[in-house]
Amino acid sequence: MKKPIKVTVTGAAGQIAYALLFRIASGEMFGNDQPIILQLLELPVPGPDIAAKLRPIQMELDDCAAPMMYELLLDTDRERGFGDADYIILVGAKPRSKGMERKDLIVVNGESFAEQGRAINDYASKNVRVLVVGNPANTNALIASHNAPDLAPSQFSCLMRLDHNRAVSMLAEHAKVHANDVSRLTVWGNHSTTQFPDVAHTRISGKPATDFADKQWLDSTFIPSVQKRGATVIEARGMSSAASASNAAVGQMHDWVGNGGTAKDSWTSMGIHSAGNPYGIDNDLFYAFPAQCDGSGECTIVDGLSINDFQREHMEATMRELIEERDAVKHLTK
Ligand code: NAX
Repeated sequence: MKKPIKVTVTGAAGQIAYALLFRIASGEMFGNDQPIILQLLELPVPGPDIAAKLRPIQMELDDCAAPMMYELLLDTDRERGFGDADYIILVGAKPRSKGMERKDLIVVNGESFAEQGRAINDYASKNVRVLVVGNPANTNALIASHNAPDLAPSQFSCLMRLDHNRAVSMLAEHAKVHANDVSRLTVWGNHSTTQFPDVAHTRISGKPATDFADKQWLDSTFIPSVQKRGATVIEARGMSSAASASNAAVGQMHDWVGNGGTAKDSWTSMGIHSAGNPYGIDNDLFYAFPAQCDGSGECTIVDGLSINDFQREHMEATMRELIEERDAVKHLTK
């Protein structure tokens, strides 16, 4: 039997976690021969049982007799919850409350991600890989990474895979092909409405995507629909995406660290630290790039893609938004 790995998930009583934890426990994320010690972290609640929020999920996980879950720990303490973690998925974040501006949310969550970054630095495995899901995911990843000075920024990533999957699916539907036939699509930038879904290098069954979709549809329907898909789901469901977000986290971690890897002739969109990127993006952001992963924790930005003025304009607009977010929390990234 392989040595068990420790996997920590924050926000473990929330709705994304409800769609995520069972897939981790079943072996979908790290492989069905990889035993897991699952460490669930939540905010404490008043009363004698401060981890009470986690009891129902504990019962249901127990009731799965899940093949890859060897131990289940519930905690509200970061030292124990992140202790020796090999992989961490930071899902927990505060939602925007009534009257709160996006800017205020960035600061409120930023403080928590600075504390989490420090705790990860001090208590997790020095080889840890961290996926940030909680919003604003890109800037939270930047803050957490800045507050973990003993870890490399490349050990952090933020979830852009949901945006990538949404774009692949919409393009496939328009082209009347299966999503599996779409490759080399990129969503650049921020997990927000400024993100840039880009099909300039995309292939559909080996042919240019532009053979299947004209510029008018791409510019006026595809790009805004992908950008606003999160809001469209909220409107229809009354809540934000949970199953598709969880599915994206499973896919991203599987490719990055779960022996999955990216197909050699394609790539995924991944929010990674921008230092040294070949596309002229500011060097200290978590920005989504076309990336290839080897399945064992390494990933590289796909180099050499030609960028025209239209692409450049969109890539810079989403970069500017990330710079503004970074400016709003500069006290947390020193
Ligand atoms: P929920 O409100 O259902 O659950 C969040 C849970 O996190 C709560 O139980 C809360 O007590 C807990 N929590 C908050 N701060 C915490 C902390 N510092 N440590 C531990 N636990 C903490 O939200 P859910 O729908 O699960 O969404 C979670 C986050 O994912 C939100 O910030 C949401 O905006 C974000 N999303 C990110 C996506 C992405 O693609 N990057 C897509 C889906 C989603 O919108």
